[in-house]
Amino acid sequence: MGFFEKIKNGLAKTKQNMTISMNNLFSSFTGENEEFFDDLEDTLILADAGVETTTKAVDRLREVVQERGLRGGAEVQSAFVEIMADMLRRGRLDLELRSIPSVILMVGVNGVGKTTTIGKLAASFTAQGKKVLLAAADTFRAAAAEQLTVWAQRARCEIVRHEEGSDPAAVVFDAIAAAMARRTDIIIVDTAGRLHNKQNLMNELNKISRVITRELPGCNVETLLVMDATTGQNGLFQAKSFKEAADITGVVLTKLDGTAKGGIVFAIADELDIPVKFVGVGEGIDDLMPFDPEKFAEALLK
Ligand SMILES: Nc1nc2c(ncn2[C@@H]2O[C@H](COP(=O)(O)OP(=O)(O)OP(=O)(O)O)[C@@H](O)[C@H]2O)c(=O)[nH]1
Ligand SMILES: [Mg+2]
Repeated sequence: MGFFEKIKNGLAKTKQNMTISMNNLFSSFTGENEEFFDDLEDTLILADAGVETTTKAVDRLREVVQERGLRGGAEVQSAFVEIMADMLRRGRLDLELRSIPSVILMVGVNGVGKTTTIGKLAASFTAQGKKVLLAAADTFRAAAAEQLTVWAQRARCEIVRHEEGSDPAAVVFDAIAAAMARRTDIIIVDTAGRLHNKQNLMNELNKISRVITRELPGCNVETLLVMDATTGQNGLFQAKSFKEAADITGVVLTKLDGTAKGGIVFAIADELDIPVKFVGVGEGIDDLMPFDPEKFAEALLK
């Protein structure tokens, strides 16, 4: 299955929840009906695109309709796909992993899907012939390292782990040493999810970052914030606090398949100003897709 089909399936619940189908909505466009714009706004807000983001997008559509003198529903629909796709284009969508090794730091509150996403990412890198090493820096629970070990086996990559309760930064230190000795391409770091308080979180992430910059000066680091799409606007609130604690380079939005709130993608890109780089559409090893703004907007709006 390609991106479009997987995303379409992933968005099934979101689309079911829309009271009116997008095609019907756009065919109701007759040029000057305010009701059309109101319905469009309501539908997007219902899909959790957020009031602010929705208002901005629909206002822009009004302008474009005027500027280009659009009359037909299909033209208006295409114009809106373009507007929404533009909102999703925030900086670099791919991962910048040129240095050997490069590092991916996975952060986010508990249960959002960090460990699962690491497994999926690792599998896709090893399939591309890259050498991957996982660092089990979630030392809060022994089960966390166990779970990551299972994923390392599935993805056929190596793992560095310590005892439960040990220092996460020490795990990262050892992982870097192992990666340099073995000429590993990519180190992926799992971190603990509990957001005890913002100060602790900041300290822990800073300590890990300091080890990385000291041991691998100038290396590429991607810090990916994992967000659970089912939490909708609530997740957005948590994300803002992570953005203050770490230099987030991208978002991975998981569980798109289990939510009626797929519109949250637009609010993330617009309100956080961070690119969504991947979406999770299931629990399987192949259920992670690199994000494509154009196709995503089309899958939701057509
Ligand atoms: N349906 C669906 N389930 C997912 C997806 N990603 C993760 N999950 C499930 O979400 C649950 C939590 O995933 P984990 O990877 O353990 O989450 P975590 O962020 O590592 O959690 P902590 O280590 O407790 O902080 C698991 O049951 C996963 O199978 C997804 O894209 N779709
Ligand atoms: Mg985990």
